[in-house]
Amino acid sequence: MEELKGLAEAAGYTVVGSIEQVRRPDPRYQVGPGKAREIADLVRKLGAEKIIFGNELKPVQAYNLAKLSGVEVIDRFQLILEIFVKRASTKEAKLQIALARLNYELAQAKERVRLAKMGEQPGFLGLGKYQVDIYYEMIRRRIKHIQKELRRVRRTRELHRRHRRRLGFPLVSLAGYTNSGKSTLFNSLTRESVPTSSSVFTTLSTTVRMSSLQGVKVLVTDTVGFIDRLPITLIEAFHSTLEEMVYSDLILLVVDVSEPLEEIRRKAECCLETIRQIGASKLPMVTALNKIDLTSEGELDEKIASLKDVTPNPVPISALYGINIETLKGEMLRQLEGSLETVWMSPLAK
Ligand SMILES: Nc1nc2c(ncn2[C@@H]2O[C@H](COP(=O)(O)OP(=O)(O)OP(=O)(O)O)[C@@H](O)[C@H]2O)c(=O)[nH]1
Ligand SMILES: [Mg+2]
Repeated sequence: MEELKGLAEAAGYTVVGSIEQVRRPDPRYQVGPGKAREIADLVRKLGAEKIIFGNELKPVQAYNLAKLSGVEVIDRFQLILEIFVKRASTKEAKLQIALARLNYELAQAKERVRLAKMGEQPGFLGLGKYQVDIYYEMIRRRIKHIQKELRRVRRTRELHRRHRRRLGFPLVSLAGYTNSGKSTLFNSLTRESVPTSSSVFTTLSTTVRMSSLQGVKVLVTDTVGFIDRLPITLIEAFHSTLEEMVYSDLILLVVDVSEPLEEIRRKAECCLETIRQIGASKLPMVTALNKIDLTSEGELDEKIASLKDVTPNPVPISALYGINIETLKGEMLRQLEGSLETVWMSPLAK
C-alpha cells in the first residue's frame, strides 16, 4: 500500500484515502460488492476524482467500479504507465512505452469488444464484426510500426555498445529497485550529475560514464529501476534497456537498507529475480547496501547478517554522503579481477 502511494504521488496524484480488502477476487468488482459500495461512498465523502487499484483490473471490473462510483478507475499497471509516460525523455523510452501500451490494449481487446457488444462501453457503442476487425488491425499495425522504429534506435545503441567494448574497459551495470539510490551512486562514482529524486522511476533510459576504481578505468551504466510485479508488457518493452546488463562484466546491485527488513528482502529478491530473467545471474555481483546514514550501527549489523542470502558481496555505503565508497570500489575491483583475469589482464595491470 505504501508503495502504491509512492507510485501515485510520482504520477502526480494527491492520495486522499485508502481502503484494503483480503479476499478472493470478485469477477464483478475485483473487491466484494459490499466493499465496492464502501469505496463508492468514500469517494463521495472525500471528493476523490480517481480510484487506483493495487491489483490488476479486468476492463469489465474497471467499468463496473466506474459506474458505481462515478469516477475513473485505473490499476497499478496503468499507474506505472502514466509515470513512465511522464518521465520518458529519450526516443527509445517513448517508443518502448507506446509499445507496452498497445500490447496491453491488444491483450484486453477481446474483453473490450465483448463489453462493447453488450453496449456497455461508451464510445464503443454498436461495434460490429467489421469494426472489431478494424480495431484489432489498427492496434497490430501500430505495434508493427513502433517495433520497426525501435529496431532502428536499437541498432544505434548496439553500435555504441560495440564501440565501448572495443575501448577495452570493463563494463559495470548498476541495478536495483526503483528509488534505491542508483543514480546517486552513479553520480558519486563518475562525478556526473544525472537527475536523482525522492520519487520513483526518475531514471528511464541509460547513461554510460567513465569511472576510476583505484586507478583502473571502468565504464559505469545507470539505468531504469526494478519494481515488484511489473506487468509483463512493460518488462518486454524495457527488456532491451535492461538487457544491456547481460553484456557487462560486473553488476553493482544497489539495495536501500534504511527500510524495514521485510521490505528490503522483498525488493532484493525482486531484483535478483529480474536479473535472473534477463539472463545475467551468472555475472559477478557486488551489492551496495545504501543509505546507511539513515540506520543505526546495531540495526545495520543485524540487517547485514539476515540479508546475506540475497545480497552477494555486500558493502555498506551512503551514496549521498560518500561514505565507504572507496571500500565499495575495492570490492568491485576484486570481483572484476577474480572473474576477468585473463580477458582484462592488460587494462587492469596498468
Ligand atoms: N539518506 C540517503 N538518501 C539517499 C542515499 N542515496 C540516495 N538517496 C536518496 O534516495 C532517493 C532516490 O535516489 P536516486 O539516486 O534517484 O535513486 P534511483 O535508484 O536512481 O531511482 P530511480 O531512477 O527512480 O529508479 C533520492 O532522494 C536520493 O537523494 C543515501 O545514501 N542516503
Ligand atoms: Mg535513477
